[in-house]
Amino acid sequence: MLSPPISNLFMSFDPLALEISARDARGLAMDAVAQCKSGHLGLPLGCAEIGAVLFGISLSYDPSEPRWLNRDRFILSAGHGSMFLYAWLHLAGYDLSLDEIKNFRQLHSATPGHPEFRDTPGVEATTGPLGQGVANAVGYAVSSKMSEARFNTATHKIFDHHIIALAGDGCLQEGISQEASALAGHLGLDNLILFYDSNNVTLDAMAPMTQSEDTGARYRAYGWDVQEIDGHDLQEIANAISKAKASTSGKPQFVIAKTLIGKGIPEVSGTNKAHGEAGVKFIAEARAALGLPPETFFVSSETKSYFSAHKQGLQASHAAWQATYAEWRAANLDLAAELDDAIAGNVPDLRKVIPAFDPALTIATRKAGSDVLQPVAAAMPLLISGSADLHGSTLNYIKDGGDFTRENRSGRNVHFGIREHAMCGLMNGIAYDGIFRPSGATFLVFSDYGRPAIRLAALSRLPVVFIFTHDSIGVGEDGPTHEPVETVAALRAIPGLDVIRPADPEETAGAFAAAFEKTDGPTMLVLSRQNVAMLKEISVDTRREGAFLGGYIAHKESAPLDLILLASGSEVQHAMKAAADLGPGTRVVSMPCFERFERQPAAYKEAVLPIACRRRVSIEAGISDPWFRYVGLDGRTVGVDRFGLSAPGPIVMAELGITADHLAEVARTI
Ligand SMILES: Cc1ncc(C[n+]2csc(CCOP(=O)(O)OP(=O)(O)O)c2C)c(N)n1
Repeated sequence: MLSPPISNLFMSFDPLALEISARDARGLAMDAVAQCKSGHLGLPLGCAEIGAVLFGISLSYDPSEPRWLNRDRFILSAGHGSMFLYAWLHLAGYDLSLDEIKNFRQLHSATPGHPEFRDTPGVEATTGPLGQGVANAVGYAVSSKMSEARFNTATHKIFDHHIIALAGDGCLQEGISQEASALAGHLGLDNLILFYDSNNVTLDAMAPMTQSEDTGARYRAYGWDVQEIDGHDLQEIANAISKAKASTSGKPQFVIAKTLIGKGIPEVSGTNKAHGEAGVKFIAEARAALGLPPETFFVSSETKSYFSAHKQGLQASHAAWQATYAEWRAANLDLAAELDDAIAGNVPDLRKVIPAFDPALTIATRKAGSDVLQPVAAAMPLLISGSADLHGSTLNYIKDGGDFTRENRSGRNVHFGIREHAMCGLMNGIAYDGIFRPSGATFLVFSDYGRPAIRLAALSRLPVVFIFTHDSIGVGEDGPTHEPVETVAALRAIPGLDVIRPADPEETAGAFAAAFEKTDGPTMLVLSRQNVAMLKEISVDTRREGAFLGGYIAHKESAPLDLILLASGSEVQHAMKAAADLGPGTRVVSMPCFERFERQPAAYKEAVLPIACRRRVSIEAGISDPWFRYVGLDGRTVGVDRFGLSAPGPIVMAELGITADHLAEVARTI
């Protein structure tokens, strides 16, 4: 009879129970992959002992409250090994039934092919695109440091957890992990432990086919502490985690765990054949050799009793924390309310806190954004704003927010360095944590450097706000390398991402309010480098509300409607001007956000864009493609269907036909 640990929770060590649970986890992975005839066996088999130590001893969590505020966050960056995570979540007692394990990769199961945030209790991040999870973990570590600084008090420590991630060769080869790891070292994120499943195997081949670097030396050079262990030795794994958790070096912790991929299926283990599902044909013998009975999806009574006792211990530890938390709440009513609001996603009515602009102003929407951000940040104390070394141009610096550094964990401005991909991945990590509201900035054209993470923000419905500036050929002198043309269209193609390209300062105010009030998905704010006209002829409320609606009538015809001009951003001013030349039957529709407009009721859309009016012309300083949806077969577009030019912005605009005169000329042809 095993005597599972209850007290002294993170010190107890029961190798026999852990070995049996590792065996059972291997069995679940084999059976699930065999049943659905797809998936990856290599990591769940190769990392079974790591899983046993993490979930059986070292991680602090409560399976019955997966979002417990002070849990350790575990991120499986190598998301292809999803059965590792599902098996351990099941064994640990999360609300993930054996039936869900049997439904691995099936329609609407809680066990999708790769881990998806929101689908499965205990899954902290959507992973699978390799490397992303490492950046997410660094984001979580930033969020935790900020939480400690903002919420812990001298008498009550409510945040002191760790972030533990598991990554393989693939994750560590990807650029995003290198950006994120360098930043983690620079920032001294000593609450972060990254396990490297070092098995010498990738997908196509043995790892030496594509890598020969000394990864440990690389991490040391980033400013991490590095340990190397046998990833199958339970004691070594447990010691490495204890040492990493107890470290006082001020550095993030890298644990190289040497493992045998596919351990348990001798025919494939240690080779790249173990990576996917090729080992399935050998599992009958493998299961028997491991001591598993013929019954599939078997969980031994030893494992059940170990984890049920362990769960009690974990819950006792959670309850002890809860007592401190209750005291903290009673002693810090304002902080508690702030934290509650953050977790509930409560956001004040931001339009009310943003003062109206001086109508005489002529400024760029990036500058307007800077002015808007200040009162928004004051109203949302947990809003943070970062930039990829471009705060001076993107202008999204929170003026009295301080900088987030090693020394100042309360700083609200994060300096990501020239690491756009990591910036986006880190923001996702911060958003997964759900306490702070991350926003970050760079030039719009470099959104391509962060696109895989932007896509995941949308897929995971994370409330991240991207404040991307220098939005068109209006950039001018820097030339075509810095002038987005296809970029806005490409971003509009991402489902669930609101792309808002405001026309003037008041639309910008509405756009920021809409972005930060949205809690179920990301928003891309697309702002101009160059000045734009203040659209004084439209009321402040209409422009602000227009950004929320996504599209609205900016100028109403004064005779029967016979032409609609559609525009976004800096081109709305041209549409307004052209309308004055094109006669009283001309309407101008400002379309700052297609996605928001599409979410409006059909009657509203019909009122703005009556189907009967088929004479329509769009203007936007970018490729025409997205506008065909609105101009239809009878309409025309004015766009930039080529790369830009290097010259002063107004000259480039004129040369490429983005003018009121050209718009009017095109309108007259239909
Ligand atoms: C960005 C990205 N590129 C490619 C893939 C496809 N892929 C999945 S796993 C894998 C190999 C990963 O090797 P490693 O991390 O060593 O995992 P192991 O073979 O040890 O399971 C590849 C190329 C992916 N999921 N994400």
